[in-house]
Amino acid sequence: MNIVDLRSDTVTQPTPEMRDAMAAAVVGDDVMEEDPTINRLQAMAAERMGKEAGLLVPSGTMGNLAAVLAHCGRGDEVILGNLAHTFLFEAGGIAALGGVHSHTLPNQPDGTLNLEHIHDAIRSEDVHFPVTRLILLENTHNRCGGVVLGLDYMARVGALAREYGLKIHLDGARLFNAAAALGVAAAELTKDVDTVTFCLSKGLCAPVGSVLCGSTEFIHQARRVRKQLGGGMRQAGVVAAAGIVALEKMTERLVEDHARAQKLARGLGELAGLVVETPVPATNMVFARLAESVPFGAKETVRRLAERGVKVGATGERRFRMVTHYWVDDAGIEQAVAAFGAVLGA
Ligand code: TLP
Repeated sequence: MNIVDLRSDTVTQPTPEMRDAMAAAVVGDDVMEEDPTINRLQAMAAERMGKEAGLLVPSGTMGNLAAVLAHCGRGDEVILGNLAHTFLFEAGGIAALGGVHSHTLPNQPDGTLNLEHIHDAIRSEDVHFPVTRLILLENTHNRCGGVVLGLDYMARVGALAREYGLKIHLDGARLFNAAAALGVAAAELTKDVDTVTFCLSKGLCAPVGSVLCGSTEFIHQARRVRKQLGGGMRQAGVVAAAGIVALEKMTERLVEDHARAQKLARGLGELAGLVVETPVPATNMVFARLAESVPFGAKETVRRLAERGVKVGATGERRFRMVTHYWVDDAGIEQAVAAFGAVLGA
């Protein structure tokens, strides 16, 4: 049976070209900054992000953590969304390891933080208050439906941050999806932020790795934090080699994943048992929930879909997330819609 894995784009396997590049990679000791393949990847990443320097980290989680720890000291405050991945799904690392205080604001349905809310959250000088240091944004925004924060919004937050002397870190795990959806270069979306993490290992299909980018001075500091976190790697050029293929070959094609997400949403939208929350997905994510008429929940639906070779993530008692990626083709989308139809009897 053909397996269609829509649980996440993190499940993507490296392409044959990546495996060849990994086998052939010239490597060195990266803690000594002597791995030529990593150095090349970091330079390419920095260029694509419009920043001075890049730092390969094992995961998006470590990229965001290293960034927050490099920007903030203990007791400093970061303003971020209540649905931000860093707030919800990074094991509270910024508090546990950095003593950084989260000031959460409600994410709007379009993934943004309201500018007035940000403005009001910025602390004045007072010995009672933590010091506001950082604003953290996410683009595309995962829990808000894979939505894209636009250029205009980024510019407005940038202006506000500059006015108050704050830094901005962007969790751009899927920044290339955002850029593809808008038809702009990724650097357009990062020009108003100080630092950005993007992932090689999601839609771009590399097996491991994210790159944190920023100024040379910032990356120097982040390199020390990465070491503290145990993320200083040695001959990791074998993974960087796949990352180079990811940057060279995989960013342009993300529009195909977006088109398939739309096809999936359309197909599921025709089934009586489902309410599609993202009828026209902005990027590669489709969120849907069970109609009230369905007598069983998301867990049971997931189990029954799996019997038909379709893997879907449950994100609530009656809610699902499906993420399209390189390894899901048109036939896979059709298989997924048919499986939902069979399971829901519609
Ligand atoms: N997200 C994963 C899960 O952790 C939920 C997924 O399947 O979507 N930022 C964003 C916006 C993310 O979606 C993720 C991963 C990360 C950071 C963390 O990346 P990794 O998994 O490399 O630590």
